[in-house]
Amino acid sequence: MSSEIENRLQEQGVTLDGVIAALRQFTIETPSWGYGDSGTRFKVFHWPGAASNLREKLADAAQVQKVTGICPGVAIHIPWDREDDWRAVKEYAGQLGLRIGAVNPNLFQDDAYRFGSLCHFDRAVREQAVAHVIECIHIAQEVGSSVISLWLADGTNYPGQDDLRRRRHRLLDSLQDIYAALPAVMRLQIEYKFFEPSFYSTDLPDWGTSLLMAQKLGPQAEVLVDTGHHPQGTNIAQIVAQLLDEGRLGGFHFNDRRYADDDLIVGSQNPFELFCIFNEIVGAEAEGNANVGRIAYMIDQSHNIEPKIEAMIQSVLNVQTAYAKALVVDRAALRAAQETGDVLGAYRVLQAAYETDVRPLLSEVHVRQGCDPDPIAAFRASGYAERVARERGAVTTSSGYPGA
Ligand code: RM4
Ligand code: MN
Ligand code: MN
Repeated sequence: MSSEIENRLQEQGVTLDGVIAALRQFTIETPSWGYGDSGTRFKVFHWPGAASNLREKLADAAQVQKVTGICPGVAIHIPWDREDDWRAVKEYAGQLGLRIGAVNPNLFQDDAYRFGSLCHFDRAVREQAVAHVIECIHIAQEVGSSVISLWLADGTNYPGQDDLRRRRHRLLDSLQDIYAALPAVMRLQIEYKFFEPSFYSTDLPDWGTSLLMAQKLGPQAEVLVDTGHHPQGTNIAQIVAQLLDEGRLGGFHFNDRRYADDDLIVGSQNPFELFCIFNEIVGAEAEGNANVGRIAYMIDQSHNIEPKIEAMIQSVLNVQTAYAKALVVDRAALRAAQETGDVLGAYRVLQAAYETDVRPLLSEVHVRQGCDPDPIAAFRASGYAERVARERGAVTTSSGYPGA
């Protein structure tokens, strides 16, 4: 174990075992759609051996869990992952050491949704959309999941195309119908995105709109922060701080971006931003914030040119790295600097944590999880990717992703 970290923690009166325990407790859900072929609107490249049905996606997710030990949950997307026998799916996942995580309804791929789903001017379309989400609630019950994560493609392309306040009222009505169908243990996580596929207006464009909806609905409704869904320059860490303070941070869809909703590997473009997000979470938890323990950490990425499983392992490690660095922030020193107006002293406390080499710490965590100290090397050495490329052969069925 690196003495740099031990010394640093000792000075802060924090035990190494406490940090390791926090890292071992942390779990992150991987998305079924990250294992199948996906890509951009220009081209979906087929990856040899990419999963083409839910069972293959779960088998691949089990490899990520095997080498990281912190990914037992897999989010599913309906209808991409539709199956007839959900109890059998639950059982199969269990045999692989997995469980089904968030259920993602699809409110954007039906011809009926040209002018929206939950916000559509036609009541019949709104009813169809609500019925689909309620079907997802039933699926979640059958597979033992407690999270519905909702993203809408609803919006308008031209000024005047629809009445913005009426759309808002329809949205709230539809969400209320959905909320009424939620069992007591289930949470509705409302995702926002500032643009795309509509460009003049988006019905859930930002965290404020999602929060207002959640507050109107009730305590089981929360905000889902997809890190790729903000305009350039947005301070996501501050959004996280506000939502934690309001007790409405449902979870994350992690991915990274440079320009739009790029869905690149989380932490690959702006690892410091990811660290700042975790710094807010760890800081809030240190003060007893009750929301922190409920956060659903999820990855939402669509890999185009990357090997799917390895990309997922890399993503998990990038998140774990950001969390580990946030855990070694000297909170007392940070507070002291903040409350004496020591601007650069406070910044340097964060900088010192961010620059700490946490790799030895993470290797130790992997070993204590019963995993190889180097998950990527372990996966590469397993020969799994080559085996499925051989065995699964050419894809005959689609992963469900548009264009795949
Ligand atoms: C959206 C959003 C949703 C995802 C769809 C496919 O941009 O991130 O979470 O389900 O893409
Ligand atoms: Mn998302
Ligand atoms: Mn997205």
